[in-house]
Amino acid sequence: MQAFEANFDGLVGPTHNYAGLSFGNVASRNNEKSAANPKAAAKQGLRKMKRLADLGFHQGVLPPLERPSLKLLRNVGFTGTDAAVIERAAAEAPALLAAASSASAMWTANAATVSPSADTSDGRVHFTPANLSAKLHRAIEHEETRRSLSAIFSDEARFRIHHALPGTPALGDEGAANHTRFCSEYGTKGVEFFVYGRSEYGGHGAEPKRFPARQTLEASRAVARLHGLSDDATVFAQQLPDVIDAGVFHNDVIAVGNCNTLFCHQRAFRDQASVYDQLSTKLQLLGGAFNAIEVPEDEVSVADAVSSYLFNSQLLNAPDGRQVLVVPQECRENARVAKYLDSLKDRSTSIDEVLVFDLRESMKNGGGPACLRLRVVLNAAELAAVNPGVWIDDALFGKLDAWIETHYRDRLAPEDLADPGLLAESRAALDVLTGILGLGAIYDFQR
Ligand code: SUG
Repeated sequence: MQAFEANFDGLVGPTHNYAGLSFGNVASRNNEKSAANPKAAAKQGLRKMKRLADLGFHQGVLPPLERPSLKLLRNVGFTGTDAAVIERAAAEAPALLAAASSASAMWTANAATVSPSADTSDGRVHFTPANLSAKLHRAIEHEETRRSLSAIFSDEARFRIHHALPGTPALGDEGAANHTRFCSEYGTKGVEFFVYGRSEYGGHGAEPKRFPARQTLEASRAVARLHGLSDDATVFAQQLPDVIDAGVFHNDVIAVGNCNTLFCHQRAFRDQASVYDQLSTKLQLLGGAFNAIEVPEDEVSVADAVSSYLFNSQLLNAPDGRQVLVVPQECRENARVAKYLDSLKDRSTSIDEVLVFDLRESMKNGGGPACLRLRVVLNAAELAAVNPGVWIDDALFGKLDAWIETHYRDRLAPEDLADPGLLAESRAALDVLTGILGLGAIYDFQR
């Protein structure tokens, strides 16, 4: 059956800021406590969506979550009116207020792991929201994310939205950022590739030493089981521990896949040759030919990959059949990475074109083009069952652009999180947004 890959980008929320919350994510730490521009951030993300929609890609949008999260602040003991809760948190526990205020749900590659219906035992598209248990500001996302996904993919005959795995170190799950699917065509059964950083019960000491590994093998296997994937069509691979220590906190910082192609760094996985063999053998059983485009360390180092986000790119099949690589501006600013990209036209790879985007506001928190999108492969009937209000077209772009212009600040510094007015502004904005997207009452304050 014919199917398409749709990309659902996270709309950057009104509280976008730099709080240095993600130890192990180099950009987040480097920009800690600098002032952010939420309006520019949201517009940069929206412009990416619009340009890809204009090029003929199926492009949807996922709404931001309500931030600051009063639920978190009340759960950790702050009481009184909403304004009093924020003022007390700002005075007594600014780090908790920062966690409650993060707009981190914009990185929808971490929203969930998604398996297309061609791969699952019950023939439905399966979603498992990621528990993101490694970081407090992210661990509070999954219930609200599930609510948004359920409002968008509401047809239970076609879509199965699981609950997140229990949020505990043994089952740390970061969603699609550590998951890729290989296939010959989107609509036929594919090989699902799960990448983890450590194993809770069978790791035998192979773990990073400096930075945390956020995803466990146990979580990856649990998601594959929940989705009803078959053993002959799944591959599990471990990241090299020392690249996590170099800042590769998710696999999508060092590898990206599309159809039969894996574009990755030479130092992405343990036993990389055996990983390629497994992918190749399993894809061949399904009639596909695996193709790895590996970038050697002596052309682009792991440090170059981390600072430029070369592999946090989107590899997309354009409607005319060409394969397009969507990279952030920072790739042009790193001489070695720019040279590699320029050389692509002279190499016989399957990448036909490179598109460059300014996503600087998101990049300063460690979120490139691939972080900002959740891929969902859908056949025609599934595509028709998606809540139609989330597809980006000229009309929705215009409405969202005007909405951002009206409701977003152009400067948000760490001290501004103490302002209870930000909550009121954010709620007013999200209330209008639910009307624009037609999703019903998805936020707690609307209930
Ligand atoms: O989880 N940054 C996010 C970036 C997520 C990128 N996603 C993918 N690679 N798919 C994270 O580390 C920083 C927030 C702050 O410091 O204010 C943050 O959460």
